[in-house]
Amino acid sequence: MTHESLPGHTPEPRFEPYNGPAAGWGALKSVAAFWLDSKQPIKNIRALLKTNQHGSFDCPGCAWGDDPNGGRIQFCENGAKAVNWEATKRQVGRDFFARHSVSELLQRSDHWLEYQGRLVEPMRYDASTDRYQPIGWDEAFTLIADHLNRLDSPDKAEFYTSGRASNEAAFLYQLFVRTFGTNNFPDCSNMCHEASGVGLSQTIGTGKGTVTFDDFAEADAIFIFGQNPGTNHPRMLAPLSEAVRRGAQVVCFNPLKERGLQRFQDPQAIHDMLKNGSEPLNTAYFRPALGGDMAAVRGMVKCLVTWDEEARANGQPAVLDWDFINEQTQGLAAYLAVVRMTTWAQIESQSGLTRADIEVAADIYRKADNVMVCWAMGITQHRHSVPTVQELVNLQLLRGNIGRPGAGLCPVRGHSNVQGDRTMGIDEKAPAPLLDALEREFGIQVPRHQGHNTVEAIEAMDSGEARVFIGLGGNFAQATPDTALTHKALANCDLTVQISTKLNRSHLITGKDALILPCLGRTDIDRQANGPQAVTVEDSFSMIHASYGQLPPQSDRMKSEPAIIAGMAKATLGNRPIDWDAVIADYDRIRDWIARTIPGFENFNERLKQSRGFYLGNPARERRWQTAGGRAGFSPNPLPGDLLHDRVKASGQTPDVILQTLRSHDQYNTTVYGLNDRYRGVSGQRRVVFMNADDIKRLGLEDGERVDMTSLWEDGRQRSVTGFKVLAYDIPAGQAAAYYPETNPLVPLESRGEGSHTPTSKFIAIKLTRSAAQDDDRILAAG
Ligand SMILES: Nc1nc2c(c(=O)[nH]1)N[C@H]1C(S)=C(S)[C@@H](COP(=O)(O)OP(=O)(O)OC[C@H]3O[C@@H](n4cnc5c(=O)[nH]c(N)nc54)[C@H](O)[C@@H]3O)O[C@H]1N2
Ligand SMILES: Nc1nc2c(c(=O)[nH]1)N[C@H]1C(S)=C(S)[C@@H](COP(=O)(O)OP(=O)(O)OC[C@H]3O[C@@H](n4cnc5c(=O)[nH]c(N)nc54)[C@H](O)[C@@H]3O)O[C@H]1N2
Ligand SMILES: [Mo]
Repeated sequence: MTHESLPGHTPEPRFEPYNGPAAGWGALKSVAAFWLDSKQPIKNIRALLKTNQHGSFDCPGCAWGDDPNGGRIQFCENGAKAVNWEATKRQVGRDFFARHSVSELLQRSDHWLEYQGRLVEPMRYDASTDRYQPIGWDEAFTLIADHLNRLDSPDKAEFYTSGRASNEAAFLYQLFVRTFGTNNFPDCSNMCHEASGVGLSQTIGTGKGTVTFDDFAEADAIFIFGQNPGTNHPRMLAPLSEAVRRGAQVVCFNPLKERGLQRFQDPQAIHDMLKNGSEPLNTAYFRPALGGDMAAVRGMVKCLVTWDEEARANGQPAVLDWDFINEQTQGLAAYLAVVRMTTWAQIESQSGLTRADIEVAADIYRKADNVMVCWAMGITQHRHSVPTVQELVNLQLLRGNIGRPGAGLCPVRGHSNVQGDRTMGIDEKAPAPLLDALEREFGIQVPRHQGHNTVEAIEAMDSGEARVFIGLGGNFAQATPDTALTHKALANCDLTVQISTKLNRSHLITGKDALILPCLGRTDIDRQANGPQAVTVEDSFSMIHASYGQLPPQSDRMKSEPAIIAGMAKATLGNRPIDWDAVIADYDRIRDWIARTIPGFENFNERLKQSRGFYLGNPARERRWQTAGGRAGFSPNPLPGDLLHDRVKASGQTPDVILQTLRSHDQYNTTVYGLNDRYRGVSGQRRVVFMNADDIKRLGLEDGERVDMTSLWEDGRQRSVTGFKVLAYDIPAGQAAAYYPETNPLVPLESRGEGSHTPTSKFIAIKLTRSAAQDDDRILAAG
């Protein structure tokens, strides 16, 4: 292994198309580099083998579920990176902060910051020296309580959550915050699958996916929209390739030819690798325009409806499932009226696909008895994401593809417990039954008015309405849109508190007062008064299971997330509404409350002892529709008139291209593990923009030269990023792609999903100009 492939070192910037399969030897090599670099490779190998095993920890990576019949190895390349990244021996404590001022740290890259190691003791920012200084835990909690209790309204504080927080931490957090008196729960979900929750609740009466792991083995066709599982959910490749092997169809909609969706090699099956086998993964691949999926699916629906009419007129079996439609659904007539009004010309121009392409997709759909539809950020980060999710539901309802084996809806979640956090009440608009249950159980009155989501929290901090920001995990400063504005908003606060495992930019964008509170991660042993504690998580398939850390913590000055929350709560509220110390002694007590207040968790502690956890259930899966009419609803949404926002048009300029922001293979959201993106052929650099060769020519640019990008939005602000290297890439004309979070300065705060408020990170109208900054990659990338 070369020195260059080690994380923390900057390899030569290179770009050459990658022709190997996904996973395979490349994955093993990359994992090995991260093992060695953790500085405790043997410990971590032992830990890794326990990932997602009964009695061990849940992988801190993505929310993909475990194979119920899985063997001894239940992790993937990127899970291994996540584990080694968390379980490093490097430490960031008082010595580190004595050496580096905050202004100096601000010059470093995101990669460098997190690479420095685990945060090991609580620190407070001292503006006079521009340095973080050690602070005691009790002092830190008192400082937080003083700030919170000084506010003239609880609504002047924002309580962010990132999706790694366990169910136990999330439950305590929302209890603390609601007792304090606000529903201000901005969370990462607001930037992620919010549109899925909204779109599904309105139509099938529940905001979660209806499938479980076993459905993959029974599907005849699996449609995957706007998702890159080879990088972001690698364990999904195994059931997909099994599906292909047994003759099922895997149909992809993605403007990029993502390697993991094309060919796959199982790194855990040594014979696969020796024969250098490359399992073809997809059976059809469609490359829509950005934001074109709703139109594409509408086209498929148009085909199905027409074919159904023809078949029935000719006395042949119907194409649509009329029994299902008549017994289980409502609103078909209004929907069909909208479908009829949608012209093929509209569909073709908006989807970027031809009618012939769409007919092929519809034909595969029709011929499959059981169809699963999966999707991720390519669907949810658009202005019309809610109607697009609802169009996927419309499609599935027409052939009864919900609530039977091998069929259903599968929003593939991001963070490992993002779904569980919502279930626990991390929700700025929590359902009334949950609030009622909290009031009953704890004898408190909770606020009923809606709180702030992520973009509203930024607005409130920017205007000075919100004064305190507390982040339970995540990297708010970098994950959110409109970076300059968001940084200004955070800096405007009286107090910012970050509860974190690793150093990131959010620690450097300080309020007048600022705290770093170091917490245990998923891999760490969490020992409390009654012994080592388990926490629980909920995966994408609504399976609940326990997670036990396996490695001794790096320092005794770190606390668990539940302990930090209890500490803040006790200092702020006293022993109201519970004895906060007692609850931390044994997390079974938290679970007893969850069992009494959250539906589906009855006998939580007992059921947890079952080997692979338990299924939370999903009414829509049983065809119980918790909607107003008691049936599953068709949604009669017209296609958007124009994908370009009026505020873009009001800028008076025409965009050169539409930019989507996405993840490289070596990152976990804002955590940049390394500078390579193996499947896209990029190494040693991240400030790149993938473009179509014809567009490069049309714009008078050259492959390999550096450009500045400016987004178009009429509000008097300038939003630019500089020095991105143009890479000629196989991408549809008119589109560009570049990595997040480097491109977040381009996303206007007000460019959001209708009904979801999700920043439109996959659709940014931009102009490109030749850059004056012909900087060296190494400086730009590695800091
Ligand atoms: N290793 C790793 N794993 C992760 C993460 C990570 O950063 N690293 N992040 C986690 C999180 S929080 C999440 S939410 C998920 C994210 O998982 P993904 O949603 O797979 O993540 P993205 O990289 O944003 O990829 C979006 C994909 O959608 C495509 N796309 C973009 N716009 C469109 C469009 O308009 N239509 C269609 N059809 N496709 C489009 C892009 O080409 C890309 O392939 O992964 C989770 N897992
Ligand atoms: N432009 C653009 N913006 C996006 C997206 C996009 O595709 N494009 N994707 C959006 C999506 S889908 C998401 S989910 C958000 C992600 O937003 P966040 O969840 O806020 O961001 P992360 O990068 O996942 O957070 C990383 C930090 O979490 C901390 N951390 C890690 N593990 C733990 C833990 O166990 N406990 C605690 N307390 N802290 C921990 C570490 O300090 C690390 O630095 O970003 C969104 N932003
Ligand atoms: Mo996400």
